[in-house]
Amino acid sequence: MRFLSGLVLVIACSEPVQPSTGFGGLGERCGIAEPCAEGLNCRGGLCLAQPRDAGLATSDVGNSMGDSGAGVQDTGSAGIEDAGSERRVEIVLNRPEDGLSIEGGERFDAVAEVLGEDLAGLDVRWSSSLDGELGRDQISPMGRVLRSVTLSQLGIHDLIVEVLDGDVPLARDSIAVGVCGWQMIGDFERDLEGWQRFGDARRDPGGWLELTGNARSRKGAIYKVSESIQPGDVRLAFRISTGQCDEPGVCNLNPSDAADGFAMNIWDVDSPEALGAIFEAARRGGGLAYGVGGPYGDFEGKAFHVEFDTWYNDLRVGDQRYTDPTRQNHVAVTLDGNPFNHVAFAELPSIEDNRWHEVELVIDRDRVRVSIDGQSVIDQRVEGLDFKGGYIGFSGTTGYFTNYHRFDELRTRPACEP
Ligand SMILES: [Ca+2]
Ligand SMILES: [Ca+2]
Ligand SMILES: [Ca+2]
Repeated sequence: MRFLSGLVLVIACSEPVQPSTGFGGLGERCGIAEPCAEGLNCRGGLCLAQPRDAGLATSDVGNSMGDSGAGVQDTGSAGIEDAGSERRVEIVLNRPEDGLSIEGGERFDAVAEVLGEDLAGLDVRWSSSLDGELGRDQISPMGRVLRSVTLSQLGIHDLIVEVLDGDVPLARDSIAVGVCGWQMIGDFERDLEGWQRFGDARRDPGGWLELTGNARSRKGAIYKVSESIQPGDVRLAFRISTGQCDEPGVCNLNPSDAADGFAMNIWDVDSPEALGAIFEAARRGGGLAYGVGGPYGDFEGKAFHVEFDTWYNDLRVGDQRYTDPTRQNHVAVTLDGNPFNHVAFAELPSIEDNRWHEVELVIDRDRVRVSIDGQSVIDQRVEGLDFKGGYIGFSGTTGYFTNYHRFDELRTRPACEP
C-alpha cells in the first residue's frame, strides 16, 4: 500500500487548480482541458462532489469501512488499482445537502454517485439510523442512483448509502436529515391508556381531561406513566381551558370567585410509583396539586412546572403559605415542587375566559419560552436551570372558589435541526 499512497499523493498534487467559475457540472465529463465547476472533483472522467467521509473501501479489507481519514478526498481517481483481486469503489451522497430539515411526511429526492472500474453486480442500499433499511437500487451505467425518500420517525436521521457486493458493504456515505413535526402524546378522545389518574381528575366524554370539576376543595392530577420526557432541550404543546361554564368556549366571567389554577408538571423521579406519594402530599388551593416543596413540604427532588394561577395567594391572609408575585392571573415557571418559586412569570388577566388556549413550551438549555395562542409571554434565562426530564402530567385544584380545569392534546416535537 505504500506504493499506492505515494501514487495517490502525486495525483492529488498534480490536480489542476479548480477554477472559481464553473465548467463541467455534476455528472458531466471532464479532463485536464475540461475542468469541473467549483466544489466538484474530476474523477474517472466525470465531475463529482467531494466525498465527506468514508468513500473508499476494498472488498477484502473490511475494517477500512467508515474510515474518514483525511486522505479520502484525494484518493478518488479510479483505475489506480491494478490488482484484479481488489475492487475499488466509492460512493458519494450528493443530494440532499447535509443538514437538510423537512417536515414529517415530506418526500425528497436523493442522489448518490458511485465510482469504480467495475460496477457490475453491485447494488446500493439506502438506510436511516432511525427507520432502518429504506430500499436497494441497481447502479445505472453512469454510476448514478436516484431515490425518492420518505422518513417516518421524527428526529435527526443519518441517511446512509452503501455500495453492496452481495451483502458485503464496499463503500458508504451519509448525511444528516432532520424530520420535524408534532407527535401526539395524549388526545384523550377514547381512553387513558398509558396515563394514571389521581384524585378528582377524569376524562371528559368531550375528549379532554378535567382535573377538578367546578366544585369546591377539589384536587386532581393525571400523569403519563408509560413513558417519560428525556432530559435536555424539549418542546411541548398542549391546550388549556379554565372558567366556570359547563362547556368550553365563550362564557361570562366573574373572576372574583374563580380559582385556583393548574400546572403542567415534569417530575424527575425514579418510577411512576413516586407520583402517588407526591400527589397525596401536594396541597389543595394555592398548592395547585403540585406543591410539595418550599413552604408546602420537604420534597427535595428535581421538577419543572408551568403553572396557570388564577388566585392571588397572600401570606397576610388566613392560612396561606406564600405570596404570589402579582395580584393578576399569571403563567409562571416554577421549580422543584415549590409553587412559591416563581423563576419566571407573566400576567394573563383573561385566562379564565373558559376558552381553549394553545400553550407552547420550549426549554433550550437554560432559556425558557412560553407562548400562548402564538404570542410569546415568557422568554428568559433561568439561572442554573438543568432540565432533567421525567414524568409529565397536569394537576389542578379548587378551594373555596372554583373553576373547571381542562387540558388536552399534549404534544412533543423532537429535536429536528441537524
Ligand atoms: Ca381531545
Ligand atoms: Ca395562586
Ligand atoms: Ca402563582
